[in-house]
Amino acid sequence: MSTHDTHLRVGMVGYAFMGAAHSQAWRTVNRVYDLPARVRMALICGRDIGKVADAADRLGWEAYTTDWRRLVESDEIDVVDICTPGDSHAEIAIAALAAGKHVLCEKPLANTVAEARAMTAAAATARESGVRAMCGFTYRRVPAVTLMRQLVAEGRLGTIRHVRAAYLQDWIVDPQFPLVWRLQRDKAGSGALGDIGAHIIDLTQYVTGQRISGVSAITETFVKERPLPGGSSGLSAHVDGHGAVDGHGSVDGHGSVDGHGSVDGHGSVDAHGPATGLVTVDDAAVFVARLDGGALATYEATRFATGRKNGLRVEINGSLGTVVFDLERMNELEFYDATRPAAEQGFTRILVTEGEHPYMSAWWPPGHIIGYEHSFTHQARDFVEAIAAGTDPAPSFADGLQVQLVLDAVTRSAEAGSSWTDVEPTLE
Ligand code: SOE
Repeated sequence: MSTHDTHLRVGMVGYAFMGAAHSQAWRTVNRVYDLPARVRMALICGRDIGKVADAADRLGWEAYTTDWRRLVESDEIDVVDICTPGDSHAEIAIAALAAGKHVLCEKPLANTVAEARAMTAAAATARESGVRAMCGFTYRRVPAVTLMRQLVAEGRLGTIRHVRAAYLQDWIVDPQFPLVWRLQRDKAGSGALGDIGAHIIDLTQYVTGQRISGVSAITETFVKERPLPGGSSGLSAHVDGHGAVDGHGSVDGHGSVDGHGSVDGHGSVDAHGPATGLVTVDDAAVFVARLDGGALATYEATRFATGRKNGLRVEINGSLGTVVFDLERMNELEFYDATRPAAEQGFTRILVTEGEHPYMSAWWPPGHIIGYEHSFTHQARDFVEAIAAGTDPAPSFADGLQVQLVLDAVTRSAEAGSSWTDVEPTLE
């Protein structure tokens, strides 16, 4: 494929937070990189015709539809980008792969291991025809994270002994925050665990080159019932006081107030306030793990870390050194090199903005920092390059399945209460 005389026509399903982030990447990638194929933002799809028309205009898409099957089956689409809640990933991805479309699917890959296995099998079949599939764990493409992996791979940390990972948010600490789709198991698969825990599982496996082989976990749902949403059903949703989202008494178009004073039989309609529904996912997950290379690991994913807005931090301790990545300082990497003379040892702060650093040469002169959205452009670049080169993009659907297997193990461990030993009460 020579540059610009070949196009990749993208069709994207979804237009909320991830749809906006992916749209920015598709808009930007042609301008920042000299790609083997020019990206065209051909078609965007969403359930609500008014909202998707607005999204097409606002985000820069040539056309819009409310029928994802039309998008997937169109001869004028080459790539399907899935930015929907997890309950639709498998159906859309499998249909797109069968139609010969390259697929980029947001994380986590699916809501269940069975779905993830089916998607991975479909990707393997499609690959025989040159079709490529990728799972959207974008934090791998933060330059400091890629540098972290390079340092580990070069042996600069020696033998990895500990992995310490936390992803902390606080957007649902208020019990009045409504019951959005991310808080409903049938739509999201799990709560903090699958949404943000998936990121630190993938990131630490990517950086260390080791896989999680076993876990012991606890999870908690602190607020078990919430008001039904009104208006936006995303992270900034609100309650309209009447328990209706679309003005027709139904919630997100999936549920309904059943007329007998309950919401789908799982909640209640309070005569003095908005209807409520039960939270069916974890608010927080904490687990210890062994990695197959021998490291011991601790993981924490929570939406109740008051004050932490999007705090992802990973520390890796090895026999020869330590690296620390903090998303709140995403252009930096802390590195402790234990091979330095004792008098010179200490945590150094690497500013990851040099041309030699991963991805950075495409942007600005040294010292000019980048942001959260740039990793999505890096992702788009790598996907287009892989499609053009006929190589397998990473993370693959098989990598996404591996994360799904860890999520499943954490859930099974927490539900089984396995290996949990109560501390004996002090003698009163
Ligand atoms: C919400 O927790 C969220 O939008 C995640 O779904 C994204 O994957 C993460 O990048 C930011 O926070």
